[in-house]
Formats: sequence, structure tokens, C-alpha cells
Amino acid sequence: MAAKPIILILNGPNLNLLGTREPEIYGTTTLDAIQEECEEAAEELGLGIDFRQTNHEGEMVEWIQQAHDRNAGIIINAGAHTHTSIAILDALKASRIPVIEVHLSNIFRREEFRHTSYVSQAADGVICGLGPAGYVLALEAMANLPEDR
Ligand code: CA2
Repeated sequence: MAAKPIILILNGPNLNLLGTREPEIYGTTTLDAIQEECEEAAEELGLGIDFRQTNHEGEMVEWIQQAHDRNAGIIINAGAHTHTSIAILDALKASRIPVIEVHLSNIFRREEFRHTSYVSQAADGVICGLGPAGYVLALEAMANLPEDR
């Protein structure tokens, strides 16, 4: 039997705090609970996932570089790096695999500095403002991306 395609799901700085602080913005669901929801959804979609979080930009760049050989796609919530990191943008572009950007909050309804996303310039699609459901929607979209996109 052919191996399942593995989707790399990346989470950036401070997302490890989810569910413990600022529930009015980010809700009460923890990152562990989001990982569990993703694992269940992936199973149903015939995908595997590699779910990670880091507070370090360079570590995220290294994981994105490795994805080229290991993963069928990347789902990324780069946290605050979204709005600042050309290094992550360059790594995503170089990966040459499908990229879907996710944000829990609607970044366009928040402060102006969150309205710019470098990640979006490398993304095939963007989901924001739908909370944890955005991760599952991104997995569904990943499973249905046309081969010749
Ligand atoms: O809405 C999102 O998913 C964000 O990527 C979250 C980032 C923020 O910088 C982006 O503009 C939008 C911040 C994640 C911080 O998460 C926390 C969770 C709980 C308590 C404090 C921070």
C-alpha cells in the first residue's frame, strides 16, 4: 500500500499559549486540542500530519526547508512572523509544495500592522478568522487541491 501523504502543520511564536491567555481573541481551545482535531480530520481524508510549534524563526525556516523532501504540503500559522518574516516567505517559496496559510483571528479586523502578510505571497490559499476550524478546513482544501495547480 502506498504511504500516506504527510502534511506539515506549522505554528509560530506564542501559539503554545493558546487556551491559557487572551481567550477573547484566540478562544479557549489549546494547541494540543487543535492537533487532535487535525489528526482525526487527516485520518478521514487519508492524510498523515506532522504538527509542530516553535517560538524561533530560524527553526521554522529549517522545518520548511526539510518539507521539500518529506511533505506533500504545508499548513502554516506563522503567528507574528506572518507580518515580518521575509526569511519564512523565501523558505516557503523555495519549498515548491502547496502552502495554505491559517490564522485563528481575522487579521484584517485587527491592528493595521496585522493586515500585511508576507506568508500570503507564498500561499495557495488563506483562511483566517474561523478559529481552530480553519486548520481542519485547510486540511480538507489540501486533500482536494488540483494536481496541476
Ligand atoms: O490569529 C492568528 O492565528 C495569529 O496568527 C496569531 C498570532 C498573531 O500575532 C497574528 O497576528 C494572528 C499570535 C499568536 C499568539 O497566541 C497567543 C495565544 C494566547 C495568548 C497569547 C498569545
